[in-house]
Amino acid sequence: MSYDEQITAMEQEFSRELLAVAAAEDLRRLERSFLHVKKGRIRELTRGAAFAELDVEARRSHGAEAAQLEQKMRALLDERLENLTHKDHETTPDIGIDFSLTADVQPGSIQPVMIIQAALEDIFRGMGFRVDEGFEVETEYFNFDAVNVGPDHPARDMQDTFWLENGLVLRTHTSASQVRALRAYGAPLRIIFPGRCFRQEETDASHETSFYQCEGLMVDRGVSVANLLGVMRTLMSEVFEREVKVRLRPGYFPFVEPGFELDLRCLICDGTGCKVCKQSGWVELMPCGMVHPKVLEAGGVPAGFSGFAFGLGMTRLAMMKFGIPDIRLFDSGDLRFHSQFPASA
Ligand code: FA5
Repeated sequence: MSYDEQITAMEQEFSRELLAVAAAEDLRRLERSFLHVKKGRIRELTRGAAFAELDVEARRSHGAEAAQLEQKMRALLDERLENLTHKDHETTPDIGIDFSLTADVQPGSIQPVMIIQAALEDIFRGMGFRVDEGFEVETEYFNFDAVNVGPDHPARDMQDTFWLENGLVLRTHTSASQVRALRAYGAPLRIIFPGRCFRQEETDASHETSFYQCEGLMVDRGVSVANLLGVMRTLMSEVFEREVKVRLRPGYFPFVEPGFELDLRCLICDGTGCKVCKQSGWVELMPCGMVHPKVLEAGGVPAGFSGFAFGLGMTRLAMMKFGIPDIRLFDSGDLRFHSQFPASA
């Protein structure tokens, strides 16, 4: 079946099911079935091996057609909901409320990083991880010292920090929660903490002063780099639902040994070079490594345990997943940007 035929078939199927809708809850079911952010049938149009093999241009134009169909479906769902509401009104006894007054209310939409966060939480819960939040305002100790970033360590310069007047910091990375989690839950432990981080840095297409990371930590007996790679592979395939190219290279972080950088082949330019990947074709996405013994010690983990940790750049992951070419769009308040995302996940 050609792509156009696929689009037409999906539209016809949707129209058939819409005709059969008798109540608002049928509508909600129909919306979930076709438009669910992860499992909606419309997602079949932009995933799978055939789609992944298309060149960037074809993927873009197919993606745009699918987005247009999604918009059309949403408009039809809204229209049907309005009809149903009026029908309800006709049969509602007069209790002194005018149900016919319509409000011009836009349903809003989910912030795209939150869509990714919900997906990550699902994926990691499926692998037995618990989900926690950590604190956005942290002590200097947990943000730096506890994760082996000493007072004179050059890594403190790597992360320009917002210091509060009372000596606390806006956490520069979610790694700040590692030792708190180890102390609170002990080993063995599998945990992620997605959340906001803050750095005083110049903004560009891929850097913001406030962005989201998702920290992951697994500590148990016999955890090795092989476990880390297995989790990464699962993560990438479940998030992107298609083949993506990644590369692993050595990376230095004081809280892991050995440390790695996982880069993703840029999905904005398909690796040909753009402002998001700084013309390199690769986007730094997920530094990781084996938890440093000093961090385990600070967390009170007994001998015999080892672990891995990663700090996934969630905002960048959202950029790659949804093809967002500039990180500054997230906080721009531009409704043309936000209204492209669904109102429910
Ligand atoms: C860290 O923050 C480490 N804490 C990650 C880590 C955790 C390493 C556990 C090892 C073990 P880094 O500074 O590279 O590392 O940031 C991690 C990711 O956050 C980056 O790959 C990137 O995707 C994202 N990131 C960092 N700075 C910004 C920024 N200014 N704007 C948007 N995303 C950013």
